[in-house]
Amino acid sequence: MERCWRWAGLVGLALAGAAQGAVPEGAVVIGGFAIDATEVTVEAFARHAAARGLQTAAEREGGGHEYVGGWQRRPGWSYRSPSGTPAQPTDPAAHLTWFEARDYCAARGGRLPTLAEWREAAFTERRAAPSDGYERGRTYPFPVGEKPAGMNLAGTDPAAGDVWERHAPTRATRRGVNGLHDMGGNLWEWLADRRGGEALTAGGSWWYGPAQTRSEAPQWKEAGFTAVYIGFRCVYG
Ligand SMILES: [Ca+2]
Repeated sequence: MERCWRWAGLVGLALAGAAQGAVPEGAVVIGGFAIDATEVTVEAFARHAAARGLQTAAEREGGGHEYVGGWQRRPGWSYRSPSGTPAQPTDPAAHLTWFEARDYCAARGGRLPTLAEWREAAFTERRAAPSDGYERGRTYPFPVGEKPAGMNLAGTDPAAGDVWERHAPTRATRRGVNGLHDMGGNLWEWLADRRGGEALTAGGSWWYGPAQTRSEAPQWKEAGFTAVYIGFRCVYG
């Protein structure tokens, strides 16, 4: 028995050691890695950009894109002004390329999640003491559980809290599996996975419905593309 406890203690220390120092505030440890609890915010990206004198591709090229019967460039739209009006600090940062997202995460001591990490974090509860009724070890069909309620998805279920016309502030939607917000909906999020000039995005967005939040629904996009509904978050470890 004593050996058992000692062994458990050593494992615990090893895990804590792996996570220590590399996990910024607001990230959740899933197992061998930690992941941001929310999409990267406008405030955080603005701080990153200011420190480096960074002008994003959307800013340099005259605006990011919106899909209205085809992709259209919107003058002046950027992470600072995602739909043509100034963003709030806690809004999620959109209109950033995969490269800009990758570089942001690297500057934070992290990286973009792989698809495997995304699926693990979004659908399988891994915390020792889960919140909100989630059960440790259980894999759910949606990032918020058994039903797609409470995500920001094209106003599909206002009674369940889907009340936003476009993006929602980070942490405004229902807290999901592993205590993460918006792993489904709000903004699509860049993943590390690449295929030629393309990169994967996962989770769907405020423009889509529940089907795009599922595990099998990630979509390829040009890595240099900027869109009103694509953002990202980082993993560490
Ligand atoms: Ca999202």
